[in-house]
Amino acid sequence: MFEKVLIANRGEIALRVLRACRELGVRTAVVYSSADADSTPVRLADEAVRIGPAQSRRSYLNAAAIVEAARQVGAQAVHPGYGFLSEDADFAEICAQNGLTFIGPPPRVMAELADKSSARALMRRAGLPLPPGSVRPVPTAAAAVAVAAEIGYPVIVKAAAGGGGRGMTVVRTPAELPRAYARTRAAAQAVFGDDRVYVERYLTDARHVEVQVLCDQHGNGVHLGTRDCSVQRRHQKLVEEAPAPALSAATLEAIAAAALRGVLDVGFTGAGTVEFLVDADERFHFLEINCRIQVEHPVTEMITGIDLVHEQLHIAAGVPLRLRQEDVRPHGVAVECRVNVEDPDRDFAPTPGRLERFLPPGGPFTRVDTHGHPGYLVGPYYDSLLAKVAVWAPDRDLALNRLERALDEFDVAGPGVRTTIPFVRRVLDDPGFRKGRYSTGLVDRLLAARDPARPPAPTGPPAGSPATRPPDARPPGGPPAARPPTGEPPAARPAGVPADPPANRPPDAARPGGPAGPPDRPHRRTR
Ligand code: MV4
Repeated sequence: MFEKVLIANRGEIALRVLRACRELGVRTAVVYSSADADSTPVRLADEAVRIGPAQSRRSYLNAAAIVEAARQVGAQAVHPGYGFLSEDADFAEICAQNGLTFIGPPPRVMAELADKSSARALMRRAGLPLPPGSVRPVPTAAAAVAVAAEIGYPVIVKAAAGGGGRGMTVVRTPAELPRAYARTRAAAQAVFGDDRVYVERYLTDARHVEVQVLCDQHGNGVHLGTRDCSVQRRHQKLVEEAPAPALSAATLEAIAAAALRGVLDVGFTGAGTVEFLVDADERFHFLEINCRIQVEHPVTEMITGIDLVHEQLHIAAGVPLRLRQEDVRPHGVAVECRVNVEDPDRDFAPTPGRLERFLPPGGPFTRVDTHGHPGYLVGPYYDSLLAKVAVWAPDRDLALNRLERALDEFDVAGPGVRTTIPFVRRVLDDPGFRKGRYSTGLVDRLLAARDPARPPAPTGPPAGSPATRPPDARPPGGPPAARPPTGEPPAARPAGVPADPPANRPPDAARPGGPAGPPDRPHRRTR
């Protein structure tokens, strides 16, 4: 096992990785930006190295600064977490050139899977079913129209370099296609520096089901079952559960087996996720592969009892998997929701501010992954995940009751601060969701039912306006989920403080962070 690992991330995932390292006797160093100097991971790590200013391009995305930090502290390996550089094959290559183990798949495999068009071709070769469409990039608008005529509408034009929902356009009629094709290519060139696109049949109201896999460096692999991540808004997941509900055992097994076959076929190593869409007839279609630990990994940990970050560390250190497939026995149901510091009533705009109160839930089979604390300043620089609340129960109904109970306990409040808790409660209250019958259309349906014609968002109060207890921070046994009218004006985003540009926004990442917290004196442990 490694003696020392550098954690190249922030927020809750930095803390998650730090804890895994501690449990395995691995010393920890964490990098941080100026915005995170007083953060919990910095306080808890054995060592911490400041790598740049708040802006992620100059800190958490700065490969040279991270490699230099690893050299300074004498780390042997780098754990990238999720988002930021976690799926950057060039960064993995730079680590290797500097004698550092990148905790993830080989750079070549990352590059092949990061190209969605190449991933599609590889998975087809491995025998996985794909949505109908082109395997190679489509070179012209006329070729796109021809592909669409063959597979039927609606279609979706996807950037080969995209992923996680970035760089996609749905097209419902042939007349729209040439312009949508041109627009998607131009956007892909601007955002990814790669204008290749491909065309697929758009599967409406399908379920987003993903499979967790673990593969070692000796050709062994296991799958850890499925998760349903259909509850998404603009490709940001809000609720995730394991296993995927309302699918036959045969379908679940077939999807998991296909996923494992696919990753073993391409020489994948580490922890990965294979995404599928599952249609109403339980036919499944490969979408893409994620080469990182994912935000929603706790639900898989809760149903399998397997620590995925421990496994990542062992695999990267070259240790053969000790798990055989028959040792993976998923049990019960786990459901997670994300608590983002955003206002669901203002198009999920970030609501940075100081947390005057922060009291996360507890209780049986209830796990909270967070870097938050009372006094924590949620800054505007990173995306807005503050906490993940995950629960386990023997069956799905009890798990959902338990999650509602946990969310009722969660007390988060500060001037201008809102969270996604009220919206998640509406999801949990939805009759279709309760029955496990839901799809990728659920969130839009809930939002449309809420306000058929959304008025423009009003502007908020000046910074520092008095705090009132928001409706998403109820005491146990408080009022019901629906947001009561409070008369409280929504908060404004601080003027003149831009969020990171979209290109810097990690697909799956999160994390707020702020210039200052309470007077937490950073201290260094010696172990
Ligand atoms: C699709 C799709 C339907 N048809 N591809 C979104 C994330 C990325 N991994 C792939 N995604 C999708 N690809 C085809 N051919 C539906 C999604 C999708 C989705 C679409 C709209 C609203 C919510 C969604 C949630 C998950 C996946």
